[in-house]
Amino acid sequence: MLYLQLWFIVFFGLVEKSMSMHQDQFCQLKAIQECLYPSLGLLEAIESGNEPLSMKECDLLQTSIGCFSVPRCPGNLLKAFRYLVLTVGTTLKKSQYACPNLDVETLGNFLDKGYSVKCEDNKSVKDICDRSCKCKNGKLDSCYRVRKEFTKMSLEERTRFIKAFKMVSSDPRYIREHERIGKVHTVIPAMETFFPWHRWYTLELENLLRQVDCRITIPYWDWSKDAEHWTRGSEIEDTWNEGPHGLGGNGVFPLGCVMNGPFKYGEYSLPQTNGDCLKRNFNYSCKLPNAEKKENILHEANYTVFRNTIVKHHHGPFHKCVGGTLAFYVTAPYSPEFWLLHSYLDKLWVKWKRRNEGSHSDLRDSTKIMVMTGHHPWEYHDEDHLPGGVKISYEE
Ligand SMILES: [Cu+2]
Repeated sequence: MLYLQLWFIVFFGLVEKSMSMHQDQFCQLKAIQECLYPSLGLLEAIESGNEPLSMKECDLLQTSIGCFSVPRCPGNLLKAFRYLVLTVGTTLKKSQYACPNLDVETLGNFLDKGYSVKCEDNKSVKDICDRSCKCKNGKLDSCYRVRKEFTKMSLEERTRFIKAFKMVSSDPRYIREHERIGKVHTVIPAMETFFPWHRWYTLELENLLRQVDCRITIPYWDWSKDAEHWTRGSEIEDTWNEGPHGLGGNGVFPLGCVMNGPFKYGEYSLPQTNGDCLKRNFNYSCKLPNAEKKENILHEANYTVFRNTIVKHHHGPFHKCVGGTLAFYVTAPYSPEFWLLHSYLDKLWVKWKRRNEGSHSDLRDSTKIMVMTGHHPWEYHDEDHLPGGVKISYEE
């Protein structure tokens, strides 16, 4: 018990200190709620006796491991928190009982490898989660999750993403969190928050996928370069290829179910339905904006015009031209292409901001909370300064 009390002192000392140091108090509160309280409760449960953990406690532990492998808690708090999970993990390892659904492998990885990767200063290094980091004073610093273009990724990386995507929608360890994420899209965010809202949203799924394998990021598909043949699936690198590394092709008459690839009827069904299949209904006469159109919109100096054009002439058409599950906002997030699309639009926003520095202050000043998120738009404005110390970058 003394041990627990000590933890409380250490933690809340840190929390208080970091509260006054950072402006991002929302994130910190979230970190405490999501990561700290469950873990402290767990530690108490483990210390109090040798009774097997209840399923609820197992769930809490799984969540904790998620917090732990996903760097969404900030600075000092995160460090202290990781230490706590290590302690919980060690205690668990020592005890004879275990949670049947617990992702022990992930826990084991962290217990064994830890975080202290040594490196040479000023060099770029990959951490164990494949983040791209700078080396400062012999330690990893400033680590970015790198999102890659789907058709340029290795087949292995593509398969890894697809497998995890399917897993979070069906595995009991992830299904509840996955359902929560899916339900978010039953409300359409305000037009002004289109970019930050969807950035928050892609991160929600990315965080979940990284609990399956922390090397995963949401790929983007720059379909502007494939605009002349966007429905093609015959080449191995094509997005709609039917191999284990592809999303499969168009839906098939009469129901429109996808009948090949990893998401085919019988192998993948939409959560929150009675086992509905993934549907597509390619409109072959659709013309998606090509590379030239993409370049043009990136040169638009006015943020509102840029945003409205992207939403109306790039985002909307893709949803409609692919059709099926993606065409209806309630089901859209259950199609993998939804995420490739929004990751792509997020990349365009990053590119646009670089070219038009200073002309997008409307989002920074907003005091409103974005619908369903609990966050302000400005919290998701800078891709290299996101809540929880998360940084994302896009590989060309
Ligand atoms: Cu969309």
